Amino acid sequence: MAELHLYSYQSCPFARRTRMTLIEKGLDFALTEIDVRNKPDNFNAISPYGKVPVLLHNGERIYESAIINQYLDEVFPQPPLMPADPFHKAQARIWMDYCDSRFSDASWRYIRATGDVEKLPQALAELEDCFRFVETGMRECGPGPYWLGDSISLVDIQFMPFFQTYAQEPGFELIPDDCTRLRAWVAFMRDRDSYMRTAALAA
Ligand SMILES: N[C@@H](CCC(=O)N[C@@H](CS)C(=O)NCC(=O)O)C(=O)O
Repeated sequence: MAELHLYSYQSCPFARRTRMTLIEKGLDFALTEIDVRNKPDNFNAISPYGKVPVLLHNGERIYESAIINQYLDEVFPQPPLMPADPFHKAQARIWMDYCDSRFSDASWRYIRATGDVEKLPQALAELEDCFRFVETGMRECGPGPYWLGDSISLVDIQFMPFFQTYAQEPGFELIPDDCTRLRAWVAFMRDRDSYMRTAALAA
């Protein structure tokens, strides 16, 4: 059995995070592609929530992308993808939580509203509020070029797939011009090898 085995779906931004983390760590892994719209009968035996990603490490199961990625960072510490000191680590976790509790929802709502003239203005306004919140927070983190500073972290990996969800880019063109730190970050991260090698496919 391969030491690391990832159940993934090419278009899933959550699974993409884990593929990016594995690439950033230089780890070899076996990959099983799951079509989440047509899951194999036994998939719930592998994934308790019925979702990807799921990682098997020496046969032990870990699920939920943010938890998998922090696990990988602890078990394979080089290069580190979380700050070492507790306060900065807490800040990183707050951003990761913001991504999943607010930003990703606003991003999905925008994607679902495209083409719906009634829902689109509200969805766009919500997404813009998120961009502005992020811009303020990123500026407090410093000039970058990464989210937290001068090296990549799980915060970059947590957010970046939401700028190319289901092969759409519900982000970059919509980021207000004055959100300069966020715009520069997306432009910079788009060239990252782990991002380019995990490009989303149209669902
Ligand atoms: N909170 C989960 C979300 C994972 C998720 O929603 N994955 C989707 C694909 S993008 C999935 O597997 N959906 C299948 C389903 O809900 O039945 C994580 O971060 O890992």
